[in-house]
Amino acid sequence: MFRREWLKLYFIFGQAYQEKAALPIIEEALRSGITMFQLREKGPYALSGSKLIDFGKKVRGLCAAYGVPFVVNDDIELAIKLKADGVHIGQEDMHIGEAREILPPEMFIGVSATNVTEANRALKDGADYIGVGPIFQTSTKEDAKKPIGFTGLKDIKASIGDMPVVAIGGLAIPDAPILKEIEVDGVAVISQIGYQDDIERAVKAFLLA
Ligand code: 3NM
Repeated sequence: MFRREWLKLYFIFGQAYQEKAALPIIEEALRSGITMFQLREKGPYALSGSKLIDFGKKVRGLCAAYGVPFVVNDDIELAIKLKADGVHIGQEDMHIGEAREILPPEMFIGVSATNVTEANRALKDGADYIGVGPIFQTSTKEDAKKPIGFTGLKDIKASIGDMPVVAIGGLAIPDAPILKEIEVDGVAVISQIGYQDDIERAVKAFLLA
């Protein structure tokens, strides 16, 4: 069963983003206290085929060892193969209804939304949480949409009642107090954890902000 507390500090990463080995970065983030992890293998160094499966198994194992829920981005088959706790699907990916038919009942589903219409559709279709963004400009997602700012986030929050929400896109530690005020459940980041020299410090700062 999905728990909204898992959204508090949602780290998204993969080997795709950089040449340097990603596994030690992911382990350090897990050790430091991230509350959920998403494997998103999209970027210049993206793995595929058996290399992706091997890497995914290692990440899955690490998440299990640290007791942190493990989510796979987009790839339903990979999510099933890796016995993920959940999947995250974008607006351009598979429809929630189709995903539900294929996925084991215990696997939760998160959906991206960038406006009120998409957010309400996700709510109606039975998503367990929505990832709302991009809040600000991000250089980590190539096809990111136009930033919606805190105003866009507030509008979406106001239209979806108590649905669990995580904010994403260009977010950093100083944004945390405002996000709390808007009453989102958490923040999802790539660069502000994955690209930091001191990962433990970044994770702890987010958790305490
Ligand atoms: N999804 P960073 S923005 C993976 O708007 C992702 O749905 C987004 O990376 C969305 O924290 C984004 O480095 C990239 O900005 C987040």
